[in-house]
Amino acid sequence: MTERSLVLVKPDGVQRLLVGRVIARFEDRGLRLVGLKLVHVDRDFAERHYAVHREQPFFAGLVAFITSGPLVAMALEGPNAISVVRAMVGATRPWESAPGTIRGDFALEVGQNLIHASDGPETAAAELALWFPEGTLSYPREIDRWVLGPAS
Ligand code: D4T
Repeated sequence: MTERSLVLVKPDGVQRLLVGRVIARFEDRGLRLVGLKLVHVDRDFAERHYAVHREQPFFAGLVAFITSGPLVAMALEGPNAISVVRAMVGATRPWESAPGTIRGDFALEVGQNLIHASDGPETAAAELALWFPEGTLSYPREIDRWVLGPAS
């Protein structure tokens, strides 16, 4: 099933000059970029994004971190995009992230874990509406018949 996922390259990824390499991984996999922007979000916006974590002890630090500098927000589309992207991102705690995943290759600390990705269809819909209220794009790619098959 074709899905869309919201992915953030968090402020640590921007500061560490990893934006291009992270996007390249998703492009290499065949996922389609349907939204992309560099944004510096404020506290109110960050609290809405992380609302489910409001009661967690790490919430204040999480909001401070995500508002500490610009980040890159993107929308990615493809077959089973939500679980495909989560698998590529790796476990939340980087010491549990497998090598070959983005966190497993680039991160060491849970507080600086480089990337966010939607964890389910409802979350993805809510996050895409929050980060891309203007909507995302639809467009064909010449390579789609090779990546997605002849019926694409
Ligand atoms: P995000 O939401 O950033 O994609 O991360 P995950 O989906 O992989 O993990 P999560 O929702 O459980 O955690 C959200 C965010 O909080 C930070 N965090 C998490 C933290 O600083 N300390 C912690 O103990 C945990 C569990 C990291 C990611």
